[in-house]
Amino acid sequence: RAFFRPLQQAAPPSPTKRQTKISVIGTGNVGMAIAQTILTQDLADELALVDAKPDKLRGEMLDLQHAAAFLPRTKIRASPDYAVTTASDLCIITAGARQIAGESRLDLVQRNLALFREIVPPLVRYSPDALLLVVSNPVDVLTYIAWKLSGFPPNRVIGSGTNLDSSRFRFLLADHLEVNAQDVQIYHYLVDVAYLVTHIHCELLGLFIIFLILMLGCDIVSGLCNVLNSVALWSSISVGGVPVLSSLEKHQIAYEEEVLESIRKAVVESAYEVIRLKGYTSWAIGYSAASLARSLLRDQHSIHPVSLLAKGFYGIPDDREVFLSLPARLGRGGVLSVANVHLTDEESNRLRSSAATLWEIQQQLGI
Ligand code: 6V0
Repeated sequence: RAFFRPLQQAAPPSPTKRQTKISVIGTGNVGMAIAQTILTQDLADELALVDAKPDKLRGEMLDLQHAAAFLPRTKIRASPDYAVTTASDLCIITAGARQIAGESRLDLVQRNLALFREIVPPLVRYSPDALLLVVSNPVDVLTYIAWKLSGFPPNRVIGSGTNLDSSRFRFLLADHLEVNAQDVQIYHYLVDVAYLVTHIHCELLGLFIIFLILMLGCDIVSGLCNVLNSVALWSSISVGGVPVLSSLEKHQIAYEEEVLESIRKAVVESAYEVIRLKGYTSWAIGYSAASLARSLLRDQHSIHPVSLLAKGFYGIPDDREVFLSLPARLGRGGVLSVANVHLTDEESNRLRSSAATLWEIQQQLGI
């Protein structure tokens, strides 16, 4: 510091803008992809990393710090001690147990509950005003657990939900239509715990077209998702602000059922495929979580399908405290509001049945 000499008669520094701090808990494949996306997108002034493995944690911290010359200035710190997360604006939880051979799904959730009991209380203690973003799977149940353990108001506890799956869908449809994925909009409003198929019948150019679009809403690291799948259904898609079906009608283009079905299948299978090929998913969830961090911390008021406390919405009874993916307006206060999308009776019933199933699972957790 002696290298620099202050100007003579310089005024004292003016109060600086409040610094933004993000903590990432779990520095595995997903946590590190999120961390590096946060750095490259300049989303935080300070990034704190926490993991149970001190050597790996320090190695990851040094590796990121060594890129300082190529990145916006961000202070990077890491420690297994949660004190390092003090005064975070956003805590992103990616730590999670993987299913072991012969383990029941409920046992896996119980192990993750035990893990969250170690993680959430110290986060709350050191950052009582933070937003919590849960990425670990099964994301809906773990977001509920994080909410219960934190004692935070529900708007401040969010699960990454189907935000990534919507990106997968947008990519595949955009690729097919040869447009930019950012121009593809989808309303996400249904989450279910079983594999669902919904037919939306449309009369188009005299043809009876069955338009099927749905997708699975969680990455499968374990076989858990057979029970805890979140399935998001899109019955409304627009490209460049134009509803797809009416656009097709206008341009007299018949959409083949097989094409739509292949996109649907590709979305459903995309996470499995990545895991089969490289062992895990990381980059896309990194960008997905960073997009949520940006909307939250920069108060963007953008709409994302995220896991939120769904009781009271779409006829879910007030005593069903479950977290499901619904389209939410996100800002500095967390979930600012939930988009009110029209659901058919069948869709509402399905949503309520999902809520009931999740609620039953949660009842067995003893939390
Ligand atoms: P990973 O590579 O096994 O990393 C998990 C990390 O957590 C490891 O570094 C562990 O050391 C650490 N950890 C374990 N216990 C603790 C603890 N008590 N305190 C601190 N750290 C701990 O897993 P990966 O990074 O691939 O996945 C992490 C989680 O993200 C999993 O639950 C995935 O299922 C989930 N994903 C969620 C997605 C989504 O869309 N929501 C997408 C992809 C993965």
